[in-house]
Amino acid sequence: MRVTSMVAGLAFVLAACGGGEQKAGDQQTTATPGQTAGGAAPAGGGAPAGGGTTHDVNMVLEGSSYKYVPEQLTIKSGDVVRFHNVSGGPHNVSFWADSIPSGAAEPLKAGMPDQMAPLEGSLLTEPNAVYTVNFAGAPAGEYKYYCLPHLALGMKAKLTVEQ
Ligand SMILES: [Cu+2]
Repeated sequence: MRVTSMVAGLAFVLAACGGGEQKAGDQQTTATPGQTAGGAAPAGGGAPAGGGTTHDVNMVLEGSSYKYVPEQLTIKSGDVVRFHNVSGGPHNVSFWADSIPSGAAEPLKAGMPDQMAPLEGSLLTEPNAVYTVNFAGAPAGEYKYYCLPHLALGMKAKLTVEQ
């Protein structure tokens, strides 16, 4: 994770100094590294007044590594997370049943469409496809998840749910 931040920071510095010859637009469409580098609250964090906030996580292939970006994200119970198939798919979202808080399985099963198995989201094969998980009723705690096709390659991440 630290390496990722440094790389993103470097890329930013290079882009800033680069005299504008690079195709900045190409980079921005892939991962929006600026939002994840600082770990600060993303822009436009509206107050979750009742409906909950929508968060975005990209599923990407960077070099030879498959990853969720951001790898760690803190949300509130009732929020929605959209997982985008950006590159390197097919990807999916699978929660380890023994890694989620007690009482989390039922609301998660209700919030995950098209499960291949309990807590195992459908495979996204189409470019730019989106898989949405609704955390309505999800208890606070850590939710570790992984990509079924790429688990052996280390594609996993963590959500922290707060009340
Ligand atoms: Cu994957």
